[in-house]
Amino acid sequence: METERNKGLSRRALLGATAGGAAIAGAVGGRLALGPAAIGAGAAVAVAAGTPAAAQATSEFNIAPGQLDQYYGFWSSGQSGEMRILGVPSMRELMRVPVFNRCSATGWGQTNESLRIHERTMTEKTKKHLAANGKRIHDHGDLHHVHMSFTEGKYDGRYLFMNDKANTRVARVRADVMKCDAILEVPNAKAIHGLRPQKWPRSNYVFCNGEDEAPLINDGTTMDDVSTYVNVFTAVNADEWQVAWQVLVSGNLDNCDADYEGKWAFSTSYNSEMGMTLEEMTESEMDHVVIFNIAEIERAIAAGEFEEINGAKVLDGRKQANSQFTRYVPIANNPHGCNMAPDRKHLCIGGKLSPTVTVLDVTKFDALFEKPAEEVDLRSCVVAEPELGLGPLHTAFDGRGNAYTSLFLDSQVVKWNIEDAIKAYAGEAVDPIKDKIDVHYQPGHLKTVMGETVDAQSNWLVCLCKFSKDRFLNVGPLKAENDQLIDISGDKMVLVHDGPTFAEPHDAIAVDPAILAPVLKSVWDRQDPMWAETRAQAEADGIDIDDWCEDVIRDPNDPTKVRVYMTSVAPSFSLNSFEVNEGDEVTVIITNLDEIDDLTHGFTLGNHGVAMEISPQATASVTFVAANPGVYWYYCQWFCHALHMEMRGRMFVRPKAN
Ligand code: RUQ
Ligand code: CUA
Ligand code: CA
Repeated sequence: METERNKGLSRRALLGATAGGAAIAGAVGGRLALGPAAIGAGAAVAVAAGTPAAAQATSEFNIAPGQLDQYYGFWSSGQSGEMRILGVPSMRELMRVPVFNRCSATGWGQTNESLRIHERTMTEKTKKHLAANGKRIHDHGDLHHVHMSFTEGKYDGRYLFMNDKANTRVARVRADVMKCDAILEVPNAKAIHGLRPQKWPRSNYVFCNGEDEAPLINDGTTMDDVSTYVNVFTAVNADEWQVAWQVLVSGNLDNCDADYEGKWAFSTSYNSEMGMTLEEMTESEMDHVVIFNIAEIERAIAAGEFEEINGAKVLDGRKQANSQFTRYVPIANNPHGCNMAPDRKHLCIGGKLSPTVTVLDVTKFDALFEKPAEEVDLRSCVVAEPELGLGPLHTAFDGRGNAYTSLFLDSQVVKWNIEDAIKAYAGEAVDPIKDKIDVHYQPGHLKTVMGETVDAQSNWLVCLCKFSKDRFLNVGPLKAENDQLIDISGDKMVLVHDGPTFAEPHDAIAVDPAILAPVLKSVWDRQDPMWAETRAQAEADGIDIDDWCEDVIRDPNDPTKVRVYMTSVAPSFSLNSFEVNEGDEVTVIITNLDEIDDLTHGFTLGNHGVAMEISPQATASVTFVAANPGVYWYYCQWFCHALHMEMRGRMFVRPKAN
């Protein structure tokens, strides 16, 4: 696929490569003078600087105005709490999809439709906390990882799944409309960090790592008795979006992945020590990777061998339980990344504090469960452990058997060959390292196109860097982050693009548009479940929201509640004005009757902090209390027509008669 794509583009590819190459040569030169000395990247800089970059770049990256990108990139945004869609390779930002954050433009976190999604699975504790703080929802999150749903090892264009480390939540975005349709607050666990969908046979589960340890019954009985602390691995039912089961583990959990047979999930742990301080967390020489035995867990759940805790079915997979649910493979201290290769066989664990990546052969995992844990050689599944450089975090893969590992401390990406690493581990005199390239400082995640599926491509690598100092114009003490695009189509990696981004380009995937084309909508379906409750309310009020409406309904059971139904057709709302009473709880429900592609309207109510998006054929609603008598204008905040400014109307709030 990749070669076919590139074939027809040779002239532009060549032009692009030449221009890009020249720019790179300059940038690398500048960087040598400015950067590495401070950072300590040192020796390997010369390798990249000495590469005739212009001659190497073979993939097209310069997307002209009006030209479409080769791939969709789905980006997590870290502490911004949203998902972003970028074009790859242009790195143009196409869309922001609010998930855990409050969005000013779309009203996410304020519309009734989004609040229902937020509140559906909130725990009692969170409700209590929010109420005590005068809030309804957490309107921020720390979104680290975005992954698409799989069918038989390939992206299937159904959903995107993501985590919120800050508030222990996971969310699902529907790939047909690119809107979040489900959020789940995971009980028992703390700080969901690593998240991966099951790859085979399909994503029935989304695996979620709890990173922070806490007492299982966290009721304030103790802080000091660490023996009561646990950590929790959670499988979420991806279709029903509720917890399928949980497994208690020893140590904490960092990143995770799943195999291509549906047999295993695995997680790294940097705190096997169960330490509470930095010193304690780095005390041991070895930490571990936990292997979860899916069939054995499912058997025990079906047999009722679980304990139900806060509504979740919980099994004990801790070391002392000697169960068949887990095995703990020793790995050098404080590992981080956990990446399954598209060869369906090899799992790569980033050493972080160790300069190595440990390669496990997942076909050797069965043997680890044949006897009790203490009777097996738990490291017998290790088939390679190449020494790659300082601070190896995450590993990405191409379709040619190569791996690309980010080196946080060296500020480099190292390209190495998995089979060669295995040969070297077995004693053969081969060097698995094929190339190294300087990237902008402190790289974290890096991704190839569909490299976490069996469709791994060998053209682009995106490297997400944590620091961009001296790379862009200074914008004050808070600097841009940097997404770098690297051409991996040749023997040598070539840096072809810098893309500044706002906090934080944490992780990303790239997906072939052919996977999304059959499902992606341009206009909403009127029967969409997103506003099913709103529709039910309208039906109860005797209103047909699929048709022109201009109705103000006072709730027969609660006369302080008013529902205002209107429609929008460019450039007007069906209601020029409506009236309510001081103190009324007002719900404005709007259906956008326009059917034209890209004709989104909005509703903003002046001085009320109210705004929402209504895309073609959508219904959206928002509720507020009209506290102050007077005249208030509402207007459409989405530019929709030559008379967009005139798309406005008035709310009149009558003073209380007393
Ligand atoms: S983890 S930089 Cu939150 Cu994705 Cu490795
Ligand atoms: Cu409708 Cu602007
Ligand atoms: Ca440790």
